[in-house]
Amino acid sequence: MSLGKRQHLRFIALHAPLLLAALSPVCLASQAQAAGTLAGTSIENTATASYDDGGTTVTVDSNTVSLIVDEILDIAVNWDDPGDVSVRPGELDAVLKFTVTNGGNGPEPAILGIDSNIASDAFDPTAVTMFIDTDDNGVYDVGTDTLYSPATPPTLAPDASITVFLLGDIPASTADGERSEVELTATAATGSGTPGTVFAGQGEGGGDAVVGSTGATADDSGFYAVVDAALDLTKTATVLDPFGGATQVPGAIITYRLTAETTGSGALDNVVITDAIPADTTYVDESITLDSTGLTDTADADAGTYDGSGIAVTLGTVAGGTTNIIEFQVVID
Ligand SMILES: [Ca+2]
Ligand SMILES: [Ca+2]
Ligand SMILES: [Ca+2]
Ligand SMILES: [Ca+2]
Repeated sequence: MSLGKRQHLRFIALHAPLLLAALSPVCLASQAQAAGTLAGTSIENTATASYDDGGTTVTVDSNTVSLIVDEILDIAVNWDDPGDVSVRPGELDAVLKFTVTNGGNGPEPAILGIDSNIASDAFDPTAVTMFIDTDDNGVYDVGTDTLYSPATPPTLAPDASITVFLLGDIPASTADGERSEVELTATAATGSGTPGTVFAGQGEGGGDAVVGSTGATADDSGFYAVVDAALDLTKTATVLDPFGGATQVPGAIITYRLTAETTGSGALDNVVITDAIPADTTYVDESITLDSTGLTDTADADAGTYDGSGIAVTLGTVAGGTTNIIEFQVVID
């Protein structure tokens, strides 16, 4: 049978044979796909009749029917991050990760689009761009992964998926807990619309392209969530005079209390609390405490130091929801 004689079923009148003895469907170059036989595959079929003519068996073949499998256009989009992507105010190129899948049975370019200005959320990222995961490692790599260009959309083989990264800048004005939705849309380049819509002759191998159940377009949303923290520092003083009272006379001991309250869902790094010893007072050696635990004046393993002019307590990384209380004492000269 000839593969060159490709015709469409609708142009062929199938002759009814005298006696249908055998049907032998042939699928050439077929391959199991989620969407079925590959578009452009030629399906050929010849029927045979046989009968007994005076003791001799005679067989008669029908003409061969050849038809090309049309191309289904289907596309899927999925946001792949396990949850909101944590970002900080002012962060640049915050990455959201999506998968775009060709659910059709032919190779198809995917036209990508972004909606980063959804109004139902707290903010919009700026300078949003799309990158294709060129090295297919699931991670955005600067300089390796390819900036998406509408002029050259990526072509996906049947059943194939690509990873698409959306990169957005987070406005500095955002606040802790604010979320932003960003939507990625992918559309079959050949066309989209109501399932069953036919684009005549535009399928792989010369058949038609037919819009599948997805409408040949799909979208999904990813989310940023701002994680930030802030520190509020308050200072109070209590006085104990030499007489057991609270008068602020020479010789009275002033106990300063610094309350560092860290708020927000994020954390602060490299937090250091410092306080200069005021004029007309003298620091009380080894009087620094952090959360009621004594610290040494020397620079050593603990968080406290006194350098002759002031105290410092190094808190390091402090998570939101933490309150640290530092106390130290001076004597009024
Ligand atoms: Ca195609
Ligand atoms: Ca928005
Ligand atoms: Ca990559
Ligand atoms: Ca120390």
